[in-house]
Amino acid sequence: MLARSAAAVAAAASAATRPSMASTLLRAGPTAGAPGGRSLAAVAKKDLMPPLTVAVTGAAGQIGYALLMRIASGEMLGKDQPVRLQLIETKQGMSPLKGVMMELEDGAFPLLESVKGTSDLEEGFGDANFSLLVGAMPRKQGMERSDLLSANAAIFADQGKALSATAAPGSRVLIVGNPANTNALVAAANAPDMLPEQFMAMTRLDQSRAEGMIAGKAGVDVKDVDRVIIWGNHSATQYPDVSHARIGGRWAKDVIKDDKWLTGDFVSKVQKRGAEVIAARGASSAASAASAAIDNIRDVHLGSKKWQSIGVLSDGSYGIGGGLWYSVPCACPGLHYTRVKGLPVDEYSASMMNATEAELVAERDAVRHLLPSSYDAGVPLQKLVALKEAWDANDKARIQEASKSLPARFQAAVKSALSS
Ligand code: NAX
Repeated sequence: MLARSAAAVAAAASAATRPSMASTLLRAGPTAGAPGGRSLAAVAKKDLMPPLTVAVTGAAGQIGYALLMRIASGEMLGKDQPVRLQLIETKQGMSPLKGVMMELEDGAFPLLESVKGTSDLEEGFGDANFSLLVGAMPRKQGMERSDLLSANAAIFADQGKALSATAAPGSRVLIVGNPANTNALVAAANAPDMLPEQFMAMTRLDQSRAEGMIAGKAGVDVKDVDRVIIWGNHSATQYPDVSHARIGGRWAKDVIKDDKWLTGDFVSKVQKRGAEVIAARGASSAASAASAAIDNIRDVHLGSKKWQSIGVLSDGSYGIGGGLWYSVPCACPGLHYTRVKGLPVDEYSASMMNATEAELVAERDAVRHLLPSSYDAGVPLQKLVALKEAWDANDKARIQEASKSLPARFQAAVKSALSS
């Protein structure tokens, strides 16, 4: 733990005495109480709010660097909300983390009660109300995508277990580290004492990118654009959908009137925006990613009138099942989110949504070995249809192939049926 010197001790002492001081003041009336005869009105709201604990992994990385100062200044949880930061890094990351912690101290943020740095997951996630899982293994030379998936999934499996054991009840977890959706699935599947709803995969950056492009095309402020949806994976298969989007309250399609662009260049530009930033900057998106993480948590916690796309457990709505963390539009009334269901889906959208679903299914299947045997992700209908067709054709090789990526209970049943 980084000692925040005298400031930390003073903050801890004030946190310990705060409730009793507040209640004394409230009981005694507006003119009594604080030293020097301060009135109740002089007690800031922040002094009455219990602190919330935020854990951040990969805290010394470039997103972490852009994220932490903004959390400390109250942009994520509110300008009256004291926070405690618990920063998690690899052992090698501890030295740069120390520097970041010094900068946090030097920022003298009034809302920041304490800062702790650790590479121990249980210590880092202990009592966390919000956990932002940013740290992940970057793709190394010669690494196949499946190797990257497995390496990262192993990290998120351990983090899921530690969160389950130590985080505060009802905590929220936002997965930023890539492949974010599948990492969220793995973390949630390894967190037996938490609900899947507590885990969100971040697609808010894609949404913000899409809103920016729509605003640019329509020549309006980005604040006038809403209901742009990101469906599916945070990857190049994602589907940025403007079928339900509005610009200043009017249908975006009636304002832009360029369907060719909306289903062509716009979609591929959003899908490839991350790569475009890397090509220009020589490094991947960091400040915008941090901003999106702040926006995501803030809107869920404090509420927002706008929809927000979040990678959440697919619950069968829009025909998407299979235990995937698939991005869908969500309403954020405050303190939680609810999926926006029942939107009409046209043929083009359905094909785009299916393509990104297929990629998530393949990612899930590549990390199935890291899901506990009790985890039943459900089975996509097309896989069962393939199995049935192979069965009807009495084709053993196809039956075996079709059953390969199904949960163990199916494989056992197929094996015993074939041998009987
Ligand atoms: P950096 O490489 O700058 O930082 C990553 C940090 O994570 C490093 O300090 C590293 O030491 C640490 N780390 C690695 N493994 C860890 C572990 N097991 N526990 C704790 N810390 C660990 O990457 P950065 O640019 O910050 O990006 C972080 C992740 O965000 C990457 O996976 C990246 O692909 C992903 N992104 C996700 C986005 C999204 O919209 N979901 C957009 C931006 C970004 O590409």
